Amino acid sequence: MGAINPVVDLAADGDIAVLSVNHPPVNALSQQVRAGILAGVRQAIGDPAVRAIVLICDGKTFIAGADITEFGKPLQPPSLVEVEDAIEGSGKPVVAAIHGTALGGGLEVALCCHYRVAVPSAKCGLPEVNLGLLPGAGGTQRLPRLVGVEQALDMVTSGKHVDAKAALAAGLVDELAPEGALRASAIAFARKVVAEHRPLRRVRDQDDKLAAARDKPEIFEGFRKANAKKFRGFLAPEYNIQAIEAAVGKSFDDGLAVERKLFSELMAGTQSAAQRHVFFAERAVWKVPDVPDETPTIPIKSVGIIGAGTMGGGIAMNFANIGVPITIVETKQDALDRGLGVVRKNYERSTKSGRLTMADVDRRMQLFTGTLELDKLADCDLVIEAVFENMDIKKDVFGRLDRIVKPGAILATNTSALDINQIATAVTRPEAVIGLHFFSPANVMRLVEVVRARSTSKSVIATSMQLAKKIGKIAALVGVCPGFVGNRILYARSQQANAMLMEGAMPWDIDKAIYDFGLPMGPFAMSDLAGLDIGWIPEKSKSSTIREVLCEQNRRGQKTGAGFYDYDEQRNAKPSPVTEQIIKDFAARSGRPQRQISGQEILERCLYAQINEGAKILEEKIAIRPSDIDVVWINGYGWPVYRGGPMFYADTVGLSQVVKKLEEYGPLLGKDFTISPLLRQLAADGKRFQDMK
Ligand code: 3H9
Repeated sequence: MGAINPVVDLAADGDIAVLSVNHPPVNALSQQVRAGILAGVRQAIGDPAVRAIVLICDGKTFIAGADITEFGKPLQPPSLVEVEDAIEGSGKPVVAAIHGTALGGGLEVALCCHYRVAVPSAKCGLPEVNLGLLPGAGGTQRLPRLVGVEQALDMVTSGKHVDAKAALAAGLVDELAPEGALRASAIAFARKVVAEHRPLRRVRDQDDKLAAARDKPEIFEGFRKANAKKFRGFLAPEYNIQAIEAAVGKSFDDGLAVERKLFSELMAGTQSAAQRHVFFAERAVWKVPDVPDETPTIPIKSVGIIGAGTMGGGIAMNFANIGVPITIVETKQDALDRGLGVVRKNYERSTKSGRLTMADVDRRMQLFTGTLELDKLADCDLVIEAVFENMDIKKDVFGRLDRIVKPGAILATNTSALDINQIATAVTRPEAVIGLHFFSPANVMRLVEVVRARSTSKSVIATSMQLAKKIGKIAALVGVCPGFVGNRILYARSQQANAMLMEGAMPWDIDKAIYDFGLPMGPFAMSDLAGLDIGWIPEKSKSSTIREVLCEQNRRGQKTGAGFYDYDEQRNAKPSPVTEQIIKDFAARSGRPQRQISGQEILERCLYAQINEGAKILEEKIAIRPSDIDVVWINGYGWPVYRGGPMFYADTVGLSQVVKKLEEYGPLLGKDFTISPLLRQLAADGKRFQDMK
């Protein structure tokens, strides 16, 4: 007994062998872990003094899955299945002792143990679907045998983590151990199994829960139908369903073979590569090269918000959710009342779904102080301004804040369009000024662009990133430029979409191409949703753009029942003959030749223009790394995860192909359109965005 290898240890507790894994950060099943467990199990089985084996992990979690960094590389033996077979085939009982998260391959290993003990805070899940995969080490075959088909379908297609109590109820876990006493409890449990001569419970041999679903194809069809919208475009959910169908319809070994085949297909495909890229991108995005982890941060115990409109109220909710008190300032009492009323309504809506109780709502609302006086923000640690997008107003607000708010506080703006360097000139402490660009609705959307201005201090950046994480957002640090990262790239797409309207495409043609690519909606449907009259001033409207004419005809989007589209009572969109005529009139006046524009051209022009803008953003160092741009577009604009974000997508197309096409479209792209030198260089060198260091 003793160290098996640097990451696995075998110890004796009387006649129980304790096999422990210590491979930070998450005890992933790297080659050494697999080899260590296999050797440890074999040694314990061969040791006559051992009556049972406990598998446990050091650190913050049980095994959290296969080692994702090994994916795409040749497998170094032993395989996970070999390890599992040794455990499941052991003639001595093996007990998994679970804390933290038993995920993916980690749960699959636990499912090969004969019993499972967990602390109440533990969670179990098969989240492979989020990596574009399915559990490839028996999970799709064993899980439904324990928890039944319905729950298994739900778990593998959502990747949801189930807490220990629910796992116990479902039969996934056999016993709960007191928090902090897992090792002793698991050993005692193992001893009990031995003393009571309990059978070796092999999940693979259980059938009653599967039998209940046999000859009921409607379970699967119903599940597919109910989730069609959620699964649109993704391969992995359907493959997961098929693997569970195989569990029900075939023998264990044949089901396992189906699982393996489906797993290999997914692993070799682009979707999983994209989703794995996103997994790492969403972790890399937090890292700021010149702002190290040890950068001092400012404790944020109270937040001030200026503006109780949709944005201000939504932003405030994020802080109330984590128990931080908010002072919210408006200029008029009725606007303040209205704003707070909307916040309450939003919270009350969550009580209907059971996410909050009325007591939770009251507790959150008690954290709000509404006021008409800016002076009340004096003691706030962070103030976020969410007023009208107008430079003069913003500078005035910041000048006043500078005089009012205590030294050391962060002064943030939620602007989506204005130059934050210019806003910072209104204060005597520009190092305190930063952009916190939330996306609407700010209580729902995950993305925050943290905008670093010229003088922003590292401590203000570190605090903002940390705070974004605390409120459950994903933050990308970006630099100052018109539109920052997200909207600047959106604008590049809009220019192409609008240009194509003048060449013969209709809004619905363009929207369809973008929707079919996997985004939730195209640019024109999105404009209708947001409202066409954002920034439109009736007195200044001169029928000079399609948008102006639509607004003048009171076609201001979904809210008026008409915009680019016509809407029925249920807000279903229909192509509009009125819009079509307006566009045709404009096109005729522009003198541009009309033609049929293919879906492929629509996609290439929209997406490649976005990619090109992304490359410029990298050239200008507005984004730290290409994958940050992917994170922004996935979390802020609904870019399909299975396509990895615009920059990853560009890599899959091939950068030389992107450049070639942009060159072919040439003048159609607009007179000011230029191809990014960085994009050209990477293409010429045969490189990808992912190769940039
Ligand atoms: C699988 O199991 C396939 C099998 O079915 C079949 C095989 C044949 N591998 O998230 P965090 C890194 S697929 C390698 O910030 P947290 C992560 O990159 C796998 N590395 O911590 C990060 O590194 P860095 C199924 C991994 O406390 C660091 O650990 N399992 C892995 O917020 C900390 O991560 C999953 O999909 C991994 N599997 O959350 C689980 N996991 O510090 C994926 C993490 O350099 N993992 N890292 O940026 C998670 O969901 C979370 O990491 C977890 C901890 C909940 C465990």
